[in-house]
Amino acid sequence: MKLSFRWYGPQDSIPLAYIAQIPTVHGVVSAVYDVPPGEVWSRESIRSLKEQANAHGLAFECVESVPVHEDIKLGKPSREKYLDAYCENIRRLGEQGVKCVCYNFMPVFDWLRSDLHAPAPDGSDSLVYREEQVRAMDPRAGGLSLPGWDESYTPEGLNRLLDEYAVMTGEDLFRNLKVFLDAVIPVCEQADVRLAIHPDDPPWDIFGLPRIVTCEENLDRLLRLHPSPYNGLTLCTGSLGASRGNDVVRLTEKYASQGRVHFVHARNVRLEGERDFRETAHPSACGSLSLRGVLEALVRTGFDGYLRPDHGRMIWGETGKPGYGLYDRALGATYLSGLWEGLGGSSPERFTLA
Ligand code: DNO
Repeated sequence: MKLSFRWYGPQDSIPLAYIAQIPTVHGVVSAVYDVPPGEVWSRESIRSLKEQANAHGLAFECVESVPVHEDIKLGKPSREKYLDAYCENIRRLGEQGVKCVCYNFMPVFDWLRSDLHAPAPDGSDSLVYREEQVRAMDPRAGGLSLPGWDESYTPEGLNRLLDEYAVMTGEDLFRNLKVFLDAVIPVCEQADVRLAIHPDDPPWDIFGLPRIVTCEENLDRLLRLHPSPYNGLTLCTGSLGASRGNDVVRLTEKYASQGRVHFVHARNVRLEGERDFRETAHPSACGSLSLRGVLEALVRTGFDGYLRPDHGRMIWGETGKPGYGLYDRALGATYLSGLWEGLGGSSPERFTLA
């Protein structure tokens, strides 16, 4: 297992020097953030991320995310050029030693919450999703944003896009995902870069937009779309676990034993209603998910991919990107590496400069 930590590049208020002090951390998960989706990342930008990480004794082998252009998800003729650009990014990342690329196939919006600072009785705050509040949100009004979202839409562009999706079904998305995988997976195999799709967060349709990476049946189906082991998953416990129908421990065991889990996002959620949840601290005792069960499954299946603590609460007066402060994620990292050690996992891999 390679313990990793998300870093939003040189703009991140959390310096690499702090991340490097988290016990047993192997590397950072990052991306080139100043290029619009669908464009090729410059070799210099990729190399610079790697050099900055390496200079702090950290690996840069896992990218989150290379975004998929909406024309690919919509299946428009213009997707060809965006597929070419995607393949070129995979090649360039492979050249710099990247082994795993995370992406998602959610139409227009990435992850979604209704409250980014919901206070808890202990004085911390965290991210919350309440279906009733989401129903009251108007995506066409703009102004919604979360870390990692594509910020490049104009209000007209956003409305046009939502109109284009209005006629799309989950079946259309599956068809377009297959075209994407057929184009990109052969390049991944050559470049030795594993592709790891992130589940939809939350794992159900929002704003009338279809979402397909939601449940076991659909995960099975997307893995079958391309049988290569390079077509794999980012097993995000909190995203899948937000749906009561998903038994996250069993799904981890199942897909990890098939060698299809390349990246794990570990976090906990407390389910508070059918479609209402609050993000909590990582330990099993704090939420509805057994992180112990998840790590047990990973230890049992000999998982050797990347694992990172996912969103943290805001604690100790910290402010910053919602879900991506330092303190609670660092507590999460130590909890996870402690669990790993206690469960008899092989010693966490450490990065050394070749
Ligand atoms: C949220 C993240 C997501 C994730 C993308 C992957 O915190 O887990 O934004 O990075 O969906 O493409």
